[in-house]
Amino acid sequence: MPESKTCPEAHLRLLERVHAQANDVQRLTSGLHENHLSKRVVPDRWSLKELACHLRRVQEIFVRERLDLMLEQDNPELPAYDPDADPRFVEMTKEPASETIASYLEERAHLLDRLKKMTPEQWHRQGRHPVYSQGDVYSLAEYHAHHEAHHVYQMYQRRALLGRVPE
Ligand code: NI
Repeated sequence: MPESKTCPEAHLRLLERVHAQANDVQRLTSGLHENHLSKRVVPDRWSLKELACHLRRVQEIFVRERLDLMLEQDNPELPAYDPDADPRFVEMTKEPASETIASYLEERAHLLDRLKKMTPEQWHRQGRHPVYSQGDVYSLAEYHAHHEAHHVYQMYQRRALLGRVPE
């Protein structure tokens, strides 16, 4: 299938999704104090704050250890990420949730700007993902969007247990 015709629209749809999900993260964590954000409302499962820290970290991994590498090197091997062995995640959970959410949103805006300016050639640069083998920037960005959506659903569940979900 010729990429020149089908690509840009798919890319725009993905950018809209990535933008909307960040808005959901902001909405689902808004209007709550730190003690509610950090409360594990489902026993032994991540709090809203821990979920936000996870999304903040995964976004950082995507930008710094995946996107940058794929744009700078030819078909690099992308490092694996193990959230259960990430000291930065643990540190982040001790910082105020409002800071983590603000920095996640700020980095998301930068990321979206950057993705919007990428050429089709850049979107299709290749890398070797530890789990999904060969892929391009687009497929990795889609993977990250779906991963995030899964956690946004969990944020919704947690938030609904803390009262009315903001519209
Ligand atoms: Ni995850």
